[in-house]
Amino acid sequence: MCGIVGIVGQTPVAPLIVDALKRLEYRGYDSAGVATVERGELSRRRAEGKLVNLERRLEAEPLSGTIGIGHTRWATHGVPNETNAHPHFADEVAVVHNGIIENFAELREELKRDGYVFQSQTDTEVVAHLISRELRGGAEPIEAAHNALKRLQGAFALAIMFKGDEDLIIGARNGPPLAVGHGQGEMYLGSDAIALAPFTNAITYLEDGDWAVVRRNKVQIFDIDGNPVKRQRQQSVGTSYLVDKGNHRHFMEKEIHEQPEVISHTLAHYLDFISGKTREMDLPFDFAKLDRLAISACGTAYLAGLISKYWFERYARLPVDIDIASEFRYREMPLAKNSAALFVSQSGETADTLASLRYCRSEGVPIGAIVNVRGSTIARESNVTLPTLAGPEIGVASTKAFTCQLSVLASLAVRAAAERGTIDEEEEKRLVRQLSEAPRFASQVLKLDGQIEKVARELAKVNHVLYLGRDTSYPLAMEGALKLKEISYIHAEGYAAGELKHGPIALIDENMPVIVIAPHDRIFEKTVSNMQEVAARGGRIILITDETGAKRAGIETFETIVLPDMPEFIAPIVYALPVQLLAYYTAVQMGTDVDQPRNLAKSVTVE
Ligand code: HGA
Repeated sequence: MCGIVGIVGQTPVAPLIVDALKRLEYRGYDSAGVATVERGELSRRRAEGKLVNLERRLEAEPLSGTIGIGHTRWATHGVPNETNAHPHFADEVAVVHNGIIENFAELREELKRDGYVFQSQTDTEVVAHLISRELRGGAEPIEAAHNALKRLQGAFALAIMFKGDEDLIIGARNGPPLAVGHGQGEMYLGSDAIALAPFTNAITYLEDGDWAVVRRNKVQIFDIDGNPVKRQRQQSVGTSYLVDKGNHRHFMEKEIHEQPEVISHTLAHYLDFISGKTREMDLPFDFAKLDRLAISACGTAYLAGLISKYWFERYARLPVDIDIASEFRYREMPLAKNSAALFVSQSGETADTLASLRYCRSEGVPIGAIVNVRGSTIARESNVTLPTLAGPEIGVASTKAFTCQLSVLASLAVRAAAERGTIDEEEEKRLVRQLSEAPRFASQVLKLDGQIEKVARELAKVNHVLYLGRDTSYPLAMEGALKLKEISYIHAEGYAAGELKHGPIALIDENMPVIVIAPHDRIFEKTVSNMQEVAARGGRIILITDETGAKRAGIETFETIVLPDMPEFIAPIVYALPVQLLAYYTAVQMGTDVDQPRNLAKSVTVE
């Protein structure tokens, strides 16, 4: 979260920084700010809220400096107001920061004792004062920054600029990502390569512990002890265009509708539809020799992993340990000798997922990363990257990345089953053919939008919603609840339908909508029994099922959304769409900020 940018340029840099920040706004939008050095002096403009507010400020009061740093914030320390917006200043220093300085309280006390006065509530401001104290003690800017960095604990990416020096930005990375962009007589720093794509595609990613001295014509990178280090320069694959909404009202709507196409791109990357086999994946492990598979992720990606547990165990007879990454990272789980680990993250920068990955790596477990951003840290630190081909996902609530994650995981499950001999060639062909049908079913389901919008108008009137499902529809029920919470702010819970009687049934009355996700699968009848329990207590059932399920349910529902009959293997991929549409239309009805819901950010680079 939080996006940072730095430019040592030739022309006024503020508009360029704002352009780069637009590409980083997915990382946070609590506030934004830019600082430049003009005639030796530090100047800044900051604004609470989205970037557009900063743009307005800059129109009214432009900045003319040719060197600058910028920030878009997702607040961790201090409320999201202008005072807490970055860049933070000490007399001679300006700082932007992504991450958390864990020892900030102790440093703050120490600096206060030395007479430093703090303007903000942020952890970041201690960095500016620490450097300032070094400068006052006689250190040169580079030495001052290096000395200050040595005092910091926690996770940070920083860009630091100095009064009186129009050819120096210092970048530092310890955790969240930071890339150096190489231009012609201009240099750049950015949280990711996409931010820098309009300026350059020659990129050097800093590694943890690195800090860089960035000048117009030269970049030097050092480790924390001050030794020069060499880091490879790469051609980034970041797209230089700013993705637009096309004819859609929101990015989320556009991304939901892109799913038939991106699911098919993703599946085609892993499956050969002609031979009916999975493609070679260069995996760093042999599925046939694995005793267990560990999967770890956060949020929606975690729920994709949870669905895949059913697939790996059912088709490949491979036991899966699936964990929320923020729990896994501290759990010190003993990993089986013949195990492998998969990490799932749209951005490839999720801090908890990355920490879990590093734990597994330190235990010598081979690692695969399922990510949407190929050059991301999680991708780079894995033995193999298994990309989702979803394209840039801008809406903060994940939609197409989720179904593409499912597509990769389903392909892997088929691969695992084939390698472990738990399915024969015919069965492999059958499963691959079933997957190849998912995009077609997804297109058909999108045509149900009118009916789903009508249901959403009812949901928008309530305060609580319960989602139920069994088997792979259980994680999907949780995903439905998560999506609804995220963008409509309506409280929702996703439960395994069989758990209903162990607690949540107490919530059911005539005001409680219960969304039941129930394709006609192996346990459909069991889910019907749970629906009967809801109906008997007056609950309003919204049933998402297929043609056969609709005929056999034999129960009066408030509304039944009928999907085509389809193989149960692919149902979670296709059923994700009505679940997403329901949340989307409810949020539109509520008038919330669908693409940038409050308090959230797209790429979660803090714990
Ligand atoms: N701690 C800083 C930066 C927050 C951040 O990186 N969020 O992802 C602040 O609260 O401003």
